[in-house]
Amino acid sequence: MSFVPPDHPRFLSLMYRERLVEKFKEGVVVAQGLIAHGRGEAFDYILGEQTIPPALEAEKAAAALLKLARKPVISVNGNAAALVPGELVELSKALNAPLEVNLFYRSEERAKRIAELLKAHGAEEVLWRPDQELPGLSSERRRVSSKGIASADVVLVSLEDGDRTEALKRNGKKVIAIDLNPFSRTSLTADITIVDNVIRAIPNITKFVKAMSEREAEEALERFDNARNLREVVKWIKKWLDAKTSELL
Ligand code: PTJ
Repeated sequence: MSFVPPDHPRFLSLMYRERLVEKFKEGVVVAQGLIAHGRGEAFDYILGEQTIPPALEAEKAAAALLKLARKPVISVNGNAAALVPGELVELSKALNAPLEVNLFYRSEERAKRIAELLKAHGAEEVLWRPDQELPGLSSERRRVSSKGIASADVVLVSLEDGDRTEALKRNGKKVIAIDLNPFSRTSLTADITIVDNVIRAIPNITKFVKAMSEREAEEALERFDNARNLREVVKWIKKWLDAKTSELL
């Protein structure tokens, strides 16, 4: 790992880069995942690298939907496993929901490696050997487990592609997406879109899951409107851009 000075103003961001590079070398993250992270960083920058209020509201609604679900499943790809392995395990335990490895650039070896990483962080069971296919999807992400995504009613995804989100929806699943890009097809298709960094979003959802009663969960879901929430996100981005623009003048 390269030396990152702890007093550097971008210390955390640089450390997460280091972690991704390390996990890339270990075969957990693909090279394309490093590029995807860079795009995420750019969006995170214009959110002020913080959980903005509409994102927190979406995280609360996500916790509510996961809590009230018959069979929730947490889908894990290479980047998410590298960035928040322990946090994913904690959420899975709080919900009593399985973690399922689902990859765009799938190889048996990498799926196994990701499952091992999650197990090293305390996961008891990780689904990583798919035995079914999601109808209407041609990418490797079509490969799902009958014990997980195939029979789930609610699926939590992060750093996702629009194709699978649409396929999950067509197959009757509710989708919660964590995506820093509010304009992506995934963001526009999901039932609940969390425009936040997966690093902040997963612990926030876990906190809500642990603190929320069923009644509170029902109320949070009733109040939530995804299209309205996305509009609020864009308003925040505009406000941030306006503030930065006035610094230039
Ligand atoms: O591990 P695999 O094989 O499943 O591959 C994973 C990647 C990420 C390579 C694959 O899913 C991919 O190419 O993703 P996309 O289509 O680039 O989409 C990634 C989306 O996630 C983009 O909209 C990014 O802005 C967003 N994103 C990137 N980093 C983060 C993020 N969202 C939340 N938190 C992040 N840290």
